[in-house]
Amino acid sequence: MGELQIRAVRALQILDSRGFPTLQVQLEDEAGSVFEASAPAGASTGAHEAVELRDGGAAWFGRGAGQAISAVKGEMSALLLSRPWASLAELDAALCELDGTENKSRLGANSIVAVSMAAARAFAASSGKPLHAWLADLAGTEQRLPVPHFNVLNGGAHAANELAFQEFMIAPIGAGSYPEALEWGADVYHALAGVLRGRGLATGLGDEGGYAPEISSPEEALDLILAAIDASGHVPGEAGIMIALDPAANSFFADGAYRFNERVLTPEQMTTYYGTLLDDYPIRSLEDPLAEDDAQSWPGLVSRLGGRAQIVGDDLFVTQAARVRSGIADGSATAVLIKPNQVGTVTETLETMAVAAAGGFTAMVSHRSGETLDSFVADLTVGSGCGQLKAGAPARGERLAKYNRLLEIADANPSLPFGLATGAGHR
Ligand code: 2PG
Ligand code: MG
Repeated sequence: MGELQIRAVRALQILDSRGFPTLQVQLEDEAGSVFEASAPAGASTGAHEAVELRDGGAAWFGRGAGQAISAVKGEMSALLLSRPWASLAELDAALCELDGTENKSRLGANSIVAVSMAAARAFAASSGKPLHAWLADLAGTEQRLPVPHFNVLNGGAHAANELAFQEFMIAPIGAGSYPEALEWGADVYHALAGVLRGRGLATGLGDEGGYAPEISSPEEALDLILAAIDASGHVPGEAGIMIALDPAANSFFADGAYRFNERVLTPEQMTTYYGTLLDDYPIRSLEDPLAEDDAQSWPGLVSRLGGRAQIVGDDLFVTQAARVRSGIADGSATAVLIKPNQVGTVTETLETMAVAAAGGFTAMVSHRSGETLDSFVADLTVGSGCGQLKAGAPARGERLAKYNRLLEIADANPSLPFGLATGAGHR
């Protein structure tokens, strides 16, 4: 594989899907080819995530990307142009060293992740392979098209309604191919609009393109989704469509208790409550069912429910290998959510996925609620072979950028397997 000699580095402030600034980076190689990447941004962030550099002050609600752009154009550019790069790992390590902090707070995880993703694209191009195949070679993984997890109903920090749980996703695990899974997801999404209208509920959207009706209880949301699956002509369950939840429990945990819909539940009671949801609905995955500050309660939840659903740590692990390693040791979860900007570089992201796989954890790759048209996570999902991607509803350009990229990959690679990673022991 050839060395990468970068001859120009550009950075531009663009707006993300929520109308807030983020940055787009371009790296130009010696042959004049340009490789671009844009940083996404979260709303419900974990306390231990790598830190974004934001300008503060009055402009852009304090969220300007000017300092991040200066970091790319200044120090990072000087480093990137200074020598040829033998590998992405070498380049990413040099970026981390230049930043010099534990959490990327000096140069910013937003600047670093955009540079790292653009560099990955440059290395892939020089190998002559598409990004997903190059990532698979790098990681030593078997490529696989994922089961898409469509967030069709939004609450929590992503919507203005009273619904405490953040994400209600549908996973067409019974579909025979990725294109069929996308079609089933779109069928249910459109059917859900009809169900909502039929009940006099609003069909306005939340941040991830799912509907955000003025309901407040998880059961109401789940019943609406079951009605939509039925109206779409598909079936709930393993032969058809399963449900996945991201309650993002940090947002309704205070003073040792989970507080939503007049309920005030201890961690044990919250776990029992999830058990009743698993009894009553075809739920295959629970992400951040408990709060990151309630880490000691996770192993108990896993021992009670881990055999019935995938238990995913997002805010708990923030894509960081050391945190996943202790989660494996403690039995805190059975899966990890993977967001490159939570850790900062592509190399570290792949390390975290390798640690997860070695410890028997499954992994789900994820977008952020604030997105761009960058489809890097689609290639990462296929290349890592993890079999699961969540990228919002099957609607809105920034969400479709990922799902449509998977269509391209599926079309160009008809022999790629589709579905959940085998041998993981989860539905
Ligand atoms: C999550 C994400 C993505 P955010 O909690 O899983 O859906 O939300 O990007 O706001 O952290
Ligand atoms: Mg989450």
